[in-house]
Amino acid sequence: MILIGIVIIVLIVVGVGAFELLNTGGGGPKGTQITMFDNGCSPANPPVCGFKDANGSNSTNITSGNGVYWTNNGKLPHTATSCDSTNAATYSYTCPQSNGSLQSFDLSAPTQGSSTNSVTLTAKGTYYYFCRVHPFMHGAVVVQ
Ligand SMILES: [Cu+2]
Repeated sequence: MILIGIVIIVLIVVGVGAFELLNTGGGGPKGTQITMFDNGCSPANPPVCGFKDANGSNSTNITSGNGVYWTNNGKLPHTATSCDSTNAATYSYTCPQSNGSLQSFDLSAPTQGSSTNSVTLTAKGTYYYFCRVHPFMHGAVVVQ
């Protein structure tokens, strides 16, 4: 019985080791997912496109040090572009205010079903963002 127990333990250890070796990460972007949606998209009718998280909100709370990424569920190309001096100069009217010195990002999901890379946000604050293709699409990530 002891021998069988030892063999089982060895098999478990080898199995876990092999899993760890083969599991090299991957699996796409990490963190909280936000959806980009559209059913067509025009400035005259902003509700037909935008950003929403799992709660249906365009303002998403995350904890400092975690990641966030966007998945395009619409038909059109979209970006998630932070409202700051780097990105918002051309489209400042879309941003309620500048993010100041908070981290800048400019991520794109060009096709239906594609996802952006994830961005890890550490500094606490409200990160307003918009879509460069449709500047009237806007949302916020609140890092707490
Ligand atoms: Cu867009």
